[in-house]
Amino acid sequence: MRMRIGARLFDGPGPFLMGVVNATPDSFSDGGRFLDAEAAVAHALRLAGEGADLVDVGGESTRPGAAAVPAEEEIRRVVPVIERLRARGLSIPISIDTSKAAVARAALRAGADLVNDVRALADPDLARAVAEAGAPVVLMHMRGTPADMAERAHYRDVAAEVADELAGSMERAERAGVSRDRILLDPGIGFAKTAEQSLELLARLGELRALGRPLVVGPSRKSFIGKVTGAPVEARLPGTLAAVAAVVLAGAEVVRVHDVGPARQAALVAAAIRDRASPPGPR
Ligand code: PMM
Repeated sequence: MRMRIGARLFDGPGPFLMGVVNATPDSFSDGGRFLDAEAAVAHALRLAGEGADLVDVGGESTRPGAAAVPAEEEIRRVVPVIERLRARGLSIPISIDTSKAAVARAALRAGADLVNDVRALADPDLARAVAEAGAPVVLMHMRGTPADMAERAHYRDVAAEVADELAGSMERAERAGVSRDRILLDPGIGFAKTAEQSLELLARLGELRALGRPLVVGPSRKSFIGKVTGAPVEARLPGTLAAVAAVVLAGAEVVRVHDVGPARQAALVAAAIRDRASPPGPR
């Protein structure tokens, strides 16, 4: 890939590590909001120290069945985190994980560099906001919303249909004025997909390279790992690392993970093997 994101030029096959920063509340005590923002900032700085190439700040859970958060509340969660990261001199790009135009606008104003939309700019106003800002954008595949996506996990051929639907999202984004060279694509592991379908999509990830855009993949701690191993969500790091290696070998440029340090080591080793895979030339 070759794409400018914020102050950084992402040049080459990667792998680039996107660290997950949740700006969702843990604390319900007085002053909780300040403490929550500080915890998210500290976490983002820790991930940068572990070698993250960018951090992805999100203020709304997209877990299956999760309730929607109003835009004003999402802004109150993410903007202070982005502002403080910029004020403290975080040098890597910041991504905003949102499907709402008002949140994306506020986050970009506060210093975010990239919009990561799990709904692939289904909201025309968000498409306009991204186009106006000239911001790079991750278009992720899913069907419906996190509240109803589980019912929509029906495919004849999951890899072919995800590729077709991502191509459609890319056309829609371009019609809204987003330039193709600012688009990254993500198959949306676990979004409107059963564990079985997520595994098949990971196995056939290479087919999505025909879309001609850099691939972002987020396998971290997801339920397909639980399905294969029986491990609960807090014990899925080894399975996550196996998936990170697999997607890097299959050609993913950006990997979205919670555990940046371990994932970076897995990704670098997989990439070193990938880069030696071409057969030697004529002797
Ligand atoms: N997964 C989650 C949230 N945002 N964004 C992209 N681009 N790709 C993903 O796979 C993705 C995402 C859900 O995971 P989390 O709740 O564990 O962060």
